[in-house]
Amino acid sequence: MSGGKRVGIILGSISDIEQAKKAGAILKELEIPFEVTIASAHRTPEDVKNYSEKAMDRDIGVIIAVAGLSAALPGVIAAHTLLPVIGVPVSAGSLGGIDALLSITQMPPGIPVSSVGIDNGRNGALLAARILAISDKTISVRLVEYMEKQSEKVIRSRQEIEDLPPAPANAF
Ligand code: RP5
Repeated sequence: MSGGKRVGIILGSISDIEQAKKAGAILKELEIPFEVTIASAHRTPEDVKNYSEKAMDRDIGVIIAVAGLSAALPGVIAAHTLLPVIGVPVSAGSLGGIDALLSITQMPPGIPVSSVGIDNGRNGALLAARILAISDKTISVRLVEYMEKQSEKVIRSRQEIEDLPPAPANAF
């Protein structure tokens, strides 16, 4: 396990649940403990503040904040904790997630949050895993295995190229 550290996933709304499922699947595969809650920067600001302030003492090691539209959630969390915060912008609303992406990445200087791509809960989890892996060798080992599996998948997929001239094996 991750030196006792968990990943905390906060959704701005139940409508963001798909990203938590994607992140959760990765964290389960990597055997990293995590918890999921819903707290809105706009609708339940006190809950966001309290969760963020208590998180470090509750052995949360990194927070994934999933939000759409103006997506203030990751920045507000980061204002209340020193834990690293990973934003996952959600493609909610008429702008397809660009609004959330910009809200998360354009934080004013002083309160940093990171961001993965729009609707990319998987990368949110993988980035969280890399952060925990800094101080947990077992997670590093699992991440290396995960990356090796991805490489093998790409290499196997070369056999599926049909009717097009393949690059020779000695090209790599
Ligand atoms: C944000 O507004 C949430 O993160 C969600 O992505 C978006 C829409 O929320 P709902 O109106 O579906 O609750 O706060």
